[in-house]
This record gives sequence, C-alpha cells and structure tokens, in this order.
Amino acid sequence: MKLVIRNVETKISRIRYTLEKMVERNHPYAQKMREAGVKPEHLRTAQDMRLLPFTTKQDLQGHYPLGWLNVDRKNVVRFHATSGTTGNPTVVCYTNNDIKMWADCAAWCLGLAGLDEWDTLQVSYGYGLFTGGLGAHYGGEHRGLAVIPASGGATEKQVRMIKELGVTALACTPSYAMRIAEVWDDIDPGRFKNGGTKLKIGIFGAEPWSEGLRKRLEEKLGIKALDIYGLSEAMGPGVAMECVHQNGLHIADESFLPEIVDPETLENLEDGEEGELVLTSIKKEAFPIIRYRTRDRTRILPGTCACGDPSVRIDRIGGRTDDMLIVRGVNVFPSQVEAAICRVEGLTPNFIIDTWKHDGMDELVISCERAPNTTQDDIDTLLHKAVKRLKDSIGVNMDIRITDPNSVARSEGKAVRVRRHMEEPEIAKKRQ
Ligand code: DLL
Repeated sequence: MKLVIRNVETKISRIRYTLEKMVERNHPYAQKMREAGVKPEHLRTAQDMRLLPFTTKQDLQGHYPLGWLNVDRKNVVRFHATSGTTGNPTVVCYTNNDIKMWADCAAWCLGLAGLDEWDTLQVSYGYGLFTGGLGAHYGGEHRGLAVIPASGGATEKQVRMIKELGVTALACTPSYAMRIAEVWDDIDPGRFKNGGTKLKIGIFGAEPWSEGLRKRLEEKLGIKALDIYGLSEAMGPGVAMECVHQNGLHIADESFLPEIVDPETLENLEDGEEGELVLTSIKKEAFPIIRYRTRDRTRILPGTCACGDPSVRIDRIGGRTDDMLIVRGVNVFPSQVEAAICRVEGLTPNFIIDTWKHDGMDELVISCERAPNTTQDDIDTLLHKAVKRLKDSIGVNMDIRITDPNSVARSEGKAVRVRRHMEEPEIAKKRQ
C-alpha cells in the first residue's frame, strides 16, 4: 500500500533531521536504526518510512526515566508521565517549542469544535502528571477561550460553575461527563437537557467510548459531544479530534504522521482497513517518537470531510489491543460491551467486567447497573434484554449480572472497565 502524505517533502526532511539528531546524540532509537541497517539519509520519500524500525512502549519503559531525551536536559521545560500500571511509568518531556506545538494542536482541535474567544471552556480533565488538564488548558488559552481549570472531582461544584460561569464547552472523560450529568440530575431534578445553561459542546476523550454513550450524553446534557484523542507518548490531547460533522477524527497531520499496521504481521494496511495506529512525530524535540505502536485500534477513513479540512481522518478508537478479551474465540472490547448496554433502556452506561483465565481462556462476568427509575421486579427483563443485545452485537453469550443503582464505582478520570483476577471471583470469595 502506498503512503500518501500532504506536504511530504517538508515532513520527511523534518523527520530526517530528528533522526540525524538521534544519531548525533547516540539516542536509543539510533541503536535500533543501526540494528536495522538504516541511516537517516535513507529516508527520502514517504515509502522509505517503512524502512524505519517501530518503537514500542517497552522501548520507552526500558529507558526510564530520561533515556529517550533527544535534547540537553537544560532545554526541558515540562515533564508529564503515564500512570505506569504495566511496568515503569513513561516520563515524557517537552521543550518550549514542544509546548507551543502542543498548544497549537490542541487549539486547532478546539477550532474544529467551532469554539472561539466568546466561549468558556471548563477543563475537568485531571491536572498534574496526566496530560489531559494542562493539554486542554493551553489549547483553550492559545485559541483565546476563557478557560476554567476545574480539574476532576467536587462534582457538585463543577455543575455550579457550568451554570453560573456561562460555560459553553466541557472537556473531560466521557465517563466523568456522565457522572456530572447524574449529579446535575440530583441537584436539579426534572431539569431539561442542559438546564437552561449555555453549555453546547463536549470535548470528550482519554478513554474508548461508544456511539451509544455519545447519544446518551448528548441527550442528557443537551450538547454536541465530540471525540478528542491523544496519548502522553505523542504529547497528550490534540493528536486527533472530531469536527462538528462527527465524521471521524481529524489527525493533526502537520505534527504527526499516521500509519495503520496489522498488529500481527506489522504490514501497512490499506485505507479503510482496521489495525493498529502507528504515529511518528514530525517536529517534536525533547521526546520524539518514530513509528510508535500506540496499541490503539482504528482505521484511516477514505474521502474528505464535509468541513473541508484536508487532514487525514481516523475512525473512533475501538479499544487498545491490550484490553482485548477473547471469549470463546471471539474478540471482545469493553467499548463494544458499552455500546450494547447503552442500547438497553433501564440500564445506565456504568458497567464493570470481571475477568479471569480458565484453562488459558478468558472467562468473564459483566455487572451492569440498573437505572434509578427501575425496581427489583425489572431485573429479569433487563437481564434478558442485555444478554440478547450482547449476543446480537458481539456474537457470544455472556454471563451478566444486573446490579443495584449506583453500585458501580464512578470515576472522575478514566473509567476502569476491566478487573483482572487470578481466578473466578466467586470461588475466591468462598475460599476466604
Ligand atoms: O489520555 C491523553 C488525552 C487526554 C487524550 C485527554 C484525550 C483527552 P494517556 O493517559 O497517555 O493520554 O492515554 C492514552 O488513552 O493510547 C488510548 O488508548 C486512550 N485514549 C485517548 N483518547 C482516546 C479516545 C491521554 N478519544 C491512551 N478514544 C490512548 C479512545 C482514547 N481511547
């Protein structure tokens, strides 16, 4: 498959410059290039990108904390880090230029959402080592919006600020947006949609979410809910964003070069084919990534968007390859479970999958929460509907429990949808 890149010469020469710097500094990626027998001067056309070795999360973790740095430490002005749930955290670093580029990308995303200096953006992503808060914040200020650095938590206060400060756009994880909507319902029972406020846009991302959850959020909050994508290793939020046409996410392709590869064979796939997103940073200085395997599943969407922006678009992220469960031979992603559950009236979008291995196979039980306006008498009907929906959409019968309202823990950041156990939780409980 031929790689087609806009402004290809400038981009390729900028990536070549980064590779030259890596060689000069004896960066760990230069070692990978040596092993692959590739030199910076071999990169002349878009197709030559394929000569370059992939970078994996393990490469970055293996050089914890600062081994991936490609500038002198004195040029670093900011650190962020991933949570490190699987091994060493990854510490990511930024120069002044990197922070500017990130703010440019995030501001461009907010522009795609139709926001301008008359808008007020409440940033309810966490501020701190997580990139969500500061990423959206700098993007908002750079575009001239009035930004409220709310961070996550104190949900009643979040609702008050939305109401009293004339917030027009809310940036947070979709699961936290659902929580905000629930708390708002408690404060103003019977409120209609956005409760008469100015809220109109949601900038939701940092975790996989389904079309079903989008509908519920749009309905409950009276907004247009847009998807924003990013990852710390690339910079943070702002790598890709949906425009108001909700027709795939536009990649900030002046800053990142996307490829889709088959995760098994690592061959590049055709536009429209689903695989793993691989990203190369074009101008990052402190923490460049070359052919970074994101583990995120998506596809490049053919054609151009009605908004007229010529950037490459990707489909919403279906999930991470690491989160995939294999149930009786069928691949199951938590976002598919969410999509099915959202279609069952009487269930909230809150659920948790408990999973364990039995004879090397994934077993699971899904706890789905019934809505506050249902009763114990509805449980059998809800169970029947949920089992059928999941069977129809995913293709396997799954073990489902219907739990009481508010029984699934809410999150103020990324929701935990999968709990992995050593053995079946019921058996483990009996033994205790
Ligand atoms: O989640 C950056 C971010 C903050 C993106 C705020 C959007 C909004 P990390 O904590 O490093 O960075 O997690 C990155 O989260 O590889 C995906 O698996 C997942 N992810 C991020 N955005 C989306 C999305 C931030 N819109 C990892 N849809 C990524 C699905 C997403 N998954």
